Formats: sequence, structure tokens, C-alpha cells
Amino acid sequence: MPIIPEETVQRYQRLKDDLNQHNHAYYVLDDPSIPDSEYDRLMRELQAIEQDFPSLLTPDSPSQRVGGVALDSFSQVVHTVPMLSLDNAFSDTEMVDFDRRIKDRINLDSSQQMIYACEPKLDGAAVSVLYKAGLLERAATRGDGSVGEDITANVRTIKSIPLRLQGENIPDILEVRGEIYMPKDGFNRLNQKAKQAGEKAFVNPRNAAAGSLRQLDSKITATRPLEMCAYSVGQFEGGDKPNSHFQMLQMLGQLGFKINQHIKQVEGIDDCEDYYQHLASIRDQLDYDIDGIVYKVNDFRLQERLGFVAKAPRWAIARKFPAQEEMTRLLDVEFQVGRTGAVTPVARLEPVFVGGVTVGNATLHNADEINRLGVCIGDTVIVRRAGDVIPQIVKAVLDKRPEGAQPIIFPERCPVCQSAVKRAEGEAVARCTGGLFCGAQTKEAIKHYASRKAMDIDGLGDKLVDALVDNDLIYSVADLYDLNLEGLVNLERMAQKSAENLLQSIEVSKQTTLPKFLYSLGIREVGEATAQTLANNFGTLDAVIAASIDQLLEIDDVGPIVARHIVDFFNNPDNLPIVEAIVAAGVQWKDIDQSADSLPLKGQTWVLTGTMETMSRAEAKDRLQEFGAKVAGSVSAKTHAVVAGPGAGSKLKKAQALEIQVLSEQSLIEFLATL
Ligand code: D41
Repeated sequence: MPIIPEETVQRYQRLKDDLNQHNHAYYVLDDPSIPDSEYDRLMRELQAIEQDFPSLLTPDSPSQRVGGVALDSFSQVVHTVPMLSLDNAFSDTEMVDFDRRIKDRINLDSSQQMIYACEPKLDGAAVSVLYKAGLLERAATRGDGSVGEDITANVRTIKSIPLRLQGENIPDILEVRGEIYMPKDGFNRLNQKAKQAGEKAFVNPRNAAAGSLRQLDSKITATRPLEMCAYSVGQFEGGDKPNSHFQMLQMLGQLGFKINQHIKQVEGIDDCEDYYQHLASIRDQLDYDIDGIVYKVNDFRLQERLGFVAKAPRWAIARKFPAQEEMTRLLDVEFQVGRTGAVTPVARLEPVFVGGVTVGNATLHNADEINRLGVCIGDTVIVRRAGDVIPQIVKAVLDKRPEGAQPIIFPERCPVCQSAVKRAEGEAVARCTGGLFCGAQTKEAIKHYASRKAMDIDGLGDKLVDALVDNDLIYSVADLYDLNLEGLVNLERMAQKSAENLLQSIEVSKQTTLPKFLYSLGIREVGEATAQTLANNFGTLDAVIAASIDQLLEIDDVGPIVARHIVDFFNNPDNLPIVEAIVAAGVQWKDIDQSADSLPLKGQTWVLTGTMETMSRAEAKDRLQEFGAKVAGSVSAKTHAVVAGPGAGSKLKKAQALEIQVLSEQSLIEFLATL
């Protein structure tokens, strides 16, 4: 065995400690202590030492988180202290009953309040992680609560689980129980990659987490974005045990585990209800799925006195949220035509209560998605509605497929105008080729033109646009300016007053800005940000119309596809006369001064994250763009500055890691005032 120089041994120990600490700061505290590049450098140095002196290598080395040799099977693990299950409550009354049962058992009179620890119920997989003398020794799934599977190799790859406990007061034996879960953004990224590679996507983050833990090859687990939140302990020997659940969680936090941010101690059942309401209201903003709240009697002595029935403790309960996934039947599929001609399949469902509302429609996105799901009309399907996003079909339940289920056939002709439907090479979306000849596209173009972020024509809603087009009062946006009182009042359900108001709104909307006008035209791929960039770079409408592909490509953020769409739009013989008619009708804006001092932030990219408290996010964005800045949605090395408000998360983290300047909302306001 080679003799290892003493300074190498010391340097190795130091690197291990430092890397473990940086890891903890990054993955547990969400507060990186060094830039990624520096972390990588330290890791390479550690790996080089391990390469030269393999005898130094120990299982708690941060280099061991990449996974090792694949197993043939998982061995069984007997839980010395059984992993109990949780009783469920689905209503406030069941919660009141729970509280009363507890008070009765320990002879509290009804005026006295029980102290509960409240925590979100993460939707993942329950595991046990055992530490001996501070070192991670073994990890196991919950299994049936008595026997689970040994998943140590997989758990070692999860960066928010310490390989070695930190701090003082480390018990000789400590078995931590927690929930391993996959955060929503990691789940979305993983599924995006799977779809691109033509692989099967995961149905939801819980399945993805459980599936990742069941890999025999830990190198695969190492690539999955998993995290663990600790929620209780099993074995605990040789150390000072805290007196309450809440204190125990604090202790676990000090030992290096991730603890949920929202845990709270409350007094009495009414405060439990408030906690439930509060979490239900922020559920969609959390970056992980939760399916309810867990309430636990806080005091360990009281927990012991209450004991358990069957396999569930009497001192804890899970209050479930309304489910975000339900089964229902796919009755039919309709094809809708959007502003750009995109033909979107929409599923008509047997109405089902899911995610707190009754859902009758869900999007099926496109033909690829229909194929991927392999769904037929008549199938039983799982629908998911999380937050305010459009309900999705996540799966067809194949063993419930009825006889005679009909395959979904994507139309070859537009259901509105009968023009051919074509799908461009490499695109997922199929489009009607009818252009403004297609009534559906005309209607959508007018709705977009009138919308709030575009020309902002108050009172011109979707239904009214449909009626105006269906009654041949308008054929294009330019015709809006020829509308008159007689025509309007002849429409069904249009009162004199509403007609007058509409004409007034159209008049008011004529004063606009160049970026808003460019956005209103509904040129493909030209969203608000691109419209603003075009306006800032060209200054006038005529200059945008005259721009060549090459001139457009000189602008940051305008790629070949957008440039092509812009040139095509103004070359289309139908479009220019419409634009000219709009201008002739009196729509006007101020051209944009091209001189440098009017656009002091030109060339800079800014990112807004977290909550803005004084101005709205839209306002902050407008102001920055007015001064020529680009406002982007994600942080990269090219980002000039990040404005971070309360609740900022991964974007702020990334900015800090990249050493990009970060401003508070207040400093942004002060900065803008100096421009
Ligand atoms: O977040 C969770 N999924 C969670 C699960 C939690 N926060 N606390 C839990 N506490 C328990 C007891 C009270 C038995 C210690 C649990 C679970 N159990 C649990 N998870 C799966 C089965 C039981």
C-alpha cells in the first residue's frame, strides 16, 4: 500500500467536509454558498485524490452520490420499529371527532386545547434511513410497514439526504423517516426529456419518485431530481431525545436533514382548520405535490399514552385535500381551430369533480399526444386538474376499455372552413391552411386584437366577436372601425347603451403604443416581448414592415423562424391593406426614439422572480422594457440583473451561483427613477 502523505490525508478530509457542507447549503437550505464552478473544481480535486489513493475512499464521500454497480434484486429489511400508517379524515367533522377522541382519552376537559404539530402531507414514497455513529448505514422503503426493501444505494444518490450527520448531539443510532418526492419542476423537465427521446412519460411526480427508487441501477436514480423531507424518527439510541415532535424536527434539521418550511405548532382544532385553509390556498404555488395535511399530537408523552390501533397511531391523522386526479369517461373529441390555424383536439368528458371543480373538457394537445396516450373514444381515463391549468388526460385505463371503443381520427380537413389541415416537418401542431378565409381563424384574430394586452377594446368579448362575424358585420379587424349604431343594435341581445359603449371603447383604444399594436396583429411567434423588441429596434411601423430577414436577424432574440413569420406576414397580400385601413381609421401611437439615452438598458436582459409588493410584475416588466431591456423568464450567464421579491426560489439561487447582481423591488424602483 502506498504511503499517503499526511497533508494529502488532511486535504482529503477537508475537501470531504467542505463539499458536504456546500451540498447541504445548496440542497437542504436552498442557499448556495459557492458558485457551481467552484463546487465542480473541489469535486474534481477530491476525485483525483481518490483515484491516486483508493484506500482513502469512504462511503460518506460526496463523490459516491453518482451511483454504483447495478443490483440483481433488492434484499428485504425488517423494520425494528414498525412504520405505522395514517388514518384519513375527509371533512371538518371528522377532524372535530379526532380532536374529541384524543381529549377524552387523556381526560382534557372540552375548554382545554390540545397542541398539534401541522405539516403538509407530501405526495411521494415513505422511507426509513438508518444512521450508526453518524454514518448513513441503510435505507429502506416502507413496504407493508413491517418489511421493506433495501434501497441504500439509491438513497445515497439523493443530495438532500446527509451521508454523515452534522453538528453536536449525534445519537449512536438514529433512524429517520421521511417522504422522498420529486419537485414539480424536476418532474416536468424529466418528462420533457422522456417525450423528446420518444420514451414513456411518468403519470405524476409520485409515480416518478417511487419508480426512481425502484431502480436496480443506482446510476439511473442519480439522474432523477429526488428530495427527502424528514417527518419522524424510528430507532433512537444513545443521545438526548427531545420531548416533542416539533422539537424533534428542529433537531433533524440541525443534523442536516431537509425539514418542510411550513411545519407549525398550533393550539386547538380551530387553528388546525385555519392551517388547512391556508395550505389549500397556496397548494398550487408549492414546488411539490401535497395531498393533504398531517396533524400530530405534539407531546411525545401524550403520544405514548394514546398509543395506536391496528397499524395507525391514535395521535395522528391525515386531512385529505380534494383529489387532483379522478377517473371518468371520454365521450367524444372535438377539434378546435385557433388564431394561427392550429387544430387542437379537445376531449369531452363525462363531468367529474376533480381538483375542487367539475370538469367536462380536457385538452389532448395534438396528434402525438393522442398516440402517446393510446386513448379511444369510450375509454375510461384519468383526468388531472392541478391549480388553474387546463385539465389534462394523463392516462387511458386499458383494462376498462369497452367493446367498440372508437379510435380518435385526426381530421384532414378544417372542421370550420374545410381547407386542408397540414402539419409542417418537425412540428407537433397541425394547422388549417385556410388563413383569413377560415371563419375560426378570423374570429380568433379579432379576439386577440381586442384583448387586454393588445388593443384593449373594452366590452368586445369573445361572444360578441363571434356574433359580429357570424352576422357578417365584420370580416377583419379593420372592419371594427366601420361599425355603426344601426348595425350593432340589430344584433340579438345588443342594447342601445351597450352599442354606444362599444363604439366609445373602440374610439378610446385608437390611442395605443407601437409595441401593443405590433403584438395585436397576431403575427405568429410575436408575443409581447418580441413586439417590444421590434418596436425598440425599428422605432416605426414602416421600418418593421420594410425590414428584411437579415435586418431582423441582427436583433437579439429574433431567430430565423420568427423573422420568417414577420416577413411572411407583411408580404401576405391580405394583410397590408388591413394594416393600412387600421391606420387610416385613426389608430395611432408615438414612434420610438432610437437615440441611445432614451434606451439606457438596451442590450440588457433582466429577470423578475418572487412577489412584487409595490408595483405589479407586469408594471415592472413594462418599465424595464420601455428603457430597452429585455425581460426573460429564466436566468443564464447572459442575464444582466435579477429582481427578487419574497418567495423567490431557484432563479434567485441560480443568480447567486452565477454571481449575477440581485436587486430588491425597492432598489429597482430607485434605479428606474435615476434613468
Ligand atoms: O408528508 C408525509 N407524507 C407524511 C407521512 C408526514 N408528513 N408525516 C407522516 N407521519 C406518519 C406517522 C404519524 C405515522 C409518523 C407520514 C406517515 N406517517 C406515513 N407515510 C406513509 C405512511 C405513513
